[in-house]
Amino acid sequence: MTQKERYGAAKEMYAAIGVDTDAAIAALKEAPVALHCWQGDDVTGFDHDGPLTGGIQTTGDYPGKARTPEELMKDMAQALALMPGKKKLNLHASYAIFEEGGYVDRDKIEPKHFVKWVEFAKERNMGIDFNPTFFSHDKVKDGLTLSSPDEETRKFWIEHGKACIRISEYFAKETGVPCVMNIWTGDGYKDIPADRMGPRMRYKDSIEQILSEPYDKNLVKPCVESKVFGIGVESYTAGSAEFTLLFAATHEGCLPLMDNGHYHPTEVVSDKIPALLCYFPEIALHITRPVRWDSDHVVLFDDETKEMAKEIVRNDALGRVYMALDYFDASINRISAWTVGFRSWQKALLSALCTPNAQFKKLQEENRMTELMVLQEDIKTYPFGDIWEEYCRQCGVAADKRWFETVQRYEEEVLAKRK
Ligand code: RNT
Ligand code: ZN
Repeated sequence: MTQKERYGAAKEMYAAIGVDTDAAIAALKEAPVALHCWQGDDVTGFDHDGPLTGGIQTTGDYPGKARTPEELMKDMAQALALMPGKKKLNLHASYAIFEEGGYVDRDKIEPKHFVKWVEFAKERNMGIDFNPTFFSHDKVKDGLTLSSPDEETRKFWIEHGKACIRISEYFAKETGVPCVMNIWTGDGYKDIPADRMGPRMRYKDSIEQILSEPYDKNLVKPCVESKVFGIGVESYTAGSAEFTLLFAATHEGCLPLMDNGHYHPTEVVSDKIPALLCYFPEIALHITRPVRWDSDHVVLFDDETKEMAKEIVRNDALGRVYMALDYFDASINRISAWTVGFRSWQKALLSALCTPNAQFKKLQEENRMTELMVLQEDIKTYPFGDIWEEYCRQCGVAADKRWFETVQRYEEEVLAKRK
């Protein structure tokens, strides 16, 4: 059978259970997913020489890490060319690009330090998301930034946040796409604190001050990301789940951002998505793969990933959820890491779009749970691969592992030469 015939046959099978695969493919093409620049250089950035801090860590020393803006953009362009679907660029403030002698500290960064990134995004028709960088910097005092009791420290980081709001608005204006600006800090304590509320009150005040910077709410979408613990920050985080969720709930225009690596191991973000959607007009996600802890492994087409995609799709929320990838694996080829993760999330979304969601909901409402189980299991062996193949064909990328040959060639010709 040709690819066309295979797709035709699969399409018919899906149509028989009420799924329009052409419509599914068309819907996925319109749903932007943000690709994080930091997989390409192990979250190093360009504005400092120090180590990665903030309780996060990359492990591995696979050769070929990008060392300059040019290398990172080249690598990212290569990865983007292997992915189907609509993309957005996700940047951290630490990826500011300074001209010779033009370095400024993070409280003073400006749109001009991101002009090259804007060009990169515009050439590829991508919007840009942004993240202030509250880690890997000598002004992180005793592990604290926005919640620091040291007023000078706190002020510095508030100014950084405000500078990032201005840059976010610049991104939105330049690209014509709203910019999601995510606030995450690694603030916390290794051991049992004597005061859990004080740092949170300061954190709250700091975010309020950042958000007091004037900006267009249609262009900049600020959000707050929680975390349960970090390396060296095992006992307490200022930005806990309750803290950030309640902050977003009580501050008009601020979105909650859930990273599925940031919860206790038996908690699942797939179940949290529909809870949030009951209250927030819009929410944001960091999609990752935690292995035993917030390890940020490459996203795969696994059960929880599929479940998260299902919750977005079957609640008709593709237009309400800002989806971004967030992981960093330094132990494998980084172009491949980017590509596998992005493609996996695309598969999860497409698979959710090829599910007879309305019919399944009806079965649940009629309490026909036996039948629901049978049908939910049945669809698992439907010829989804043929739909994926058609989607990739329409997007002009390989549907199967052939994309990896390009990565291997790129590794030989480009990455291996970086010593
Ligand atoms: C850390 C958070 C945060 C970072 C990025 C680099 O645990 O997930 O989102 O991964 O900002
Ligand atoms: Zn995250």
